[in-house]
Amino acid sequence: MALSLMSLVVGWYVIHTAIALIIVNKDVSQTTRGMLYPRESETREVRSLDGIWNFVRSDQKNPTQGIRDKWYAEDLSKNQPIIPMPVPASYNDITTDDLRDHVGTVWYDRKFFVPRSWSKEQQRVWLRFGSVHYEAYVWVNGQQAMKHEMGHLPFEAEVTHLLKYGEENRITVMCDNALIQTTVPQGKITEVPNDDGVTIVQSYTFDFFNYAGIHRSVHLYTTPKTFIEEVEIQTKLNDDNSVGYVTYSINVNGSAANEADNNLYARIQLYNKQGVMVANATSDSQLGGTLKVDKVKPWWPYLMDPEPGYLYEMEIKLHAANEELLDVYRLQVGIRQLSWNNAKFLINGKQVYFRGFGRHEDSDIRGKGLDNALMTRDFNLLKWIGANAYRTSHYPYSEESMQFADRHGIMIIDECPSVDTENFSQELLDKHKSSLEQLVHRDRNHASVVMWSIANEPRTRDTNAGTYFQFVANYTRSLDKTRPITAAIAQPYTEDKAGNSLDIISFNRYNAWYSNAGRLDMVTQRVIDEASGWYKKYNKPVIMSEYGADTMDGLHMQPAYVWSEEFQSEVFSRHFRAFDILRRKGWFLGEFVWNFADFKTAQSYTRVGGNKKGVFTRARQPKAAAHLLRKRYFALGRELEDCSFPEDLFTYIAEVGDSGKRDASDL
Ligand code: GCB
Repeated sequence: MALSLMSLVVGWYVIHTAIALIIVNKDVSQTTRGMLYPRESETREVRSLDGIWNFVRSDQKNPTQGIRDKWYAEDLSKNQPIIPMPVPASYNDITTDDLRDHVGTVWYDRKFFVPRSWSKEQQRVWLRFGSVHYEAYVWVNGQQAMKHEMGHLPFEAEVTHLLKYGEENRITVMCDNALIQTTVPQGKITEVPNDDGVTIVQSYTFDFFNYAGIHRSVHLYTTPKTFIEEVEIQTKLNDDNSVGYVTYSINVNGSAANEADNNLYARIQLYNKQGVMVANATSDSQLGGTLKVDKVKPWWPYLMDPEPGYLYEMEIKLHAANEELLDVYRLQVGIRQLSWNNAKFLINGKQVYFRGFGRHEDSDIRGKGLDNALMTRDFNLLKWIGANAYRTSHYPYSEESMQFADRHGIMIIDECPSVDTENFSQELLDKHKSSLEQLVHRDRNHASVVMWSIANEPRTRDTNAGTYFQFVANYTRSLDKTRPITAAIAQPYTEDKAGNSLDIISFNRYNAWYSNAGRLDMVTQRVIDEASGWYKKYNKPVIMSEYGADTMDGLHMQPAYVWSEEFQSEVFSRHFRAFDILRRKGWFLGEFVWNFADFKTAQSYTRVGGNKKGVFTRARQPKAAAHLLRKRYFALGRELEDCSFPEDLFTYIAEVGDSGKRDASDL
């Protein structure tokens, strides 16, 4: 009995093993609309639905029971024992039982009031999720409101007609964490015998825990009937960076927009940090135009300017032909210009050298749930260590963190959720493209986003990889031509088939760890050779997007031995030598340590409580190598960007000769 039920379950998560021999470049079936970050204004109200929700997990052997039995039709507590569950958070590490490893569907619900005042005729109400991993079905008062597949990306729907005004309402969410060969990222569901007969097992090749749940904030917000649905901006600077241009285009949704005689227009005003208006314009009839900003303050990365991350506030007022104010939305805008060629990457005409990290959204207890305290601490650490960039390995990070990156001048290589991409099928290609469409749509206005990463460690030597990545890269380019495209590749450059489609080559390699473990004498030359090999093959700029070594904080061994703090510092130092030689070649763009902090993974005998390649512990305290990296990142900042050293970069050791002088040679 158990066995046949199990087969049904595995059937539900159809295992796609067939690899299509021919893949074609189809249009993405559903493209994103709207989804501006919810902000209050004269015409909009925002309410958070974060807090403690009710939670039920489905029987793993019967994941569709809740749908069949219509659990959404009434309070979950009516039919099931419920437990409290925080939102936002991953559900996995909240309880003390085996919920951590649950595979399949779970249910959430909560009640909330909608004010009577929201029922005004001239208003619409929207329900928006920052992210639910992996697939979400949402009901409001028992009626289906929306469905969304793909973690780490927002989705929303209008719920005006589903709400009861001046009354209590219920929202129900079913979330499914199952990953199969045609999800992004991919996984496998199999049935495996266990002590009770048989169980279903979720496996995946990627190296981070498949945390699930309502990961980011849930908002209800109002807009006027006719409202600003989309804003897209692009910025550039004149040759001496004294004049900035902000080109904008606005999309409107609503009945007023469709009335032939109603020529809507927008008034745009740009304010500097002091609140002084520095530019303004009235849009053309297509709701587009360009603002000219004299004496502009460009957006610069951290340490490239004394005032990095400069943001203007763009105020958009939508008017009807009769001058009536319809809607107001405000956006933070950094004005900068990117350019690149086969050797360099420039921001505002100045060459950039990236020094940063691969990271994860991961922490104790809340898993991948948005946590403002953690996010703020992480940015403080990034600045403390002198980093100017990170890659959102291996999925889109929260919108709140993208806003932080804008404000702090941290450059982002923005990665879609495709990891270890393989078995290149038509269905996978369509979803992969959709993930990039959703990502570019969400993040295109962020000054901090300087590059798109279309995959991490895809199997680029496999059959079909060349065509597949050509389609993915060209599609991404069609969505945004202002940023270069990369992918972090770990296949040998001699066999790779994707590099042709990229603008910048990123490679991941673990010398002295996965290859030649412990051999510190086998790092420097290998890094130089591999980077040079990539450059020679493709004649494109090269980044080392991952290197590092697992390190148990507190484990000390001299001479350096794998897993010790000494070893991590030595591995870094051997890479630094290679990077300095590569920098002089002119086409090497930057170095990204793996990883910013320790993080949780699936259980395996190679992981002690998770991946320990962090420079910081999971509790965000520095390991010894953090102090070394800090000295390097600031030394690079001083050499390349003339930044000053923080007071505490050096520890006083002894008064020897003229050691009172502190310059880069002291390092
Ligand atoms: C990689 C992956 C990353 C892993 C890392 C490791 O190449 O891109 O996701 O965590 O190696 O530590 O094995």
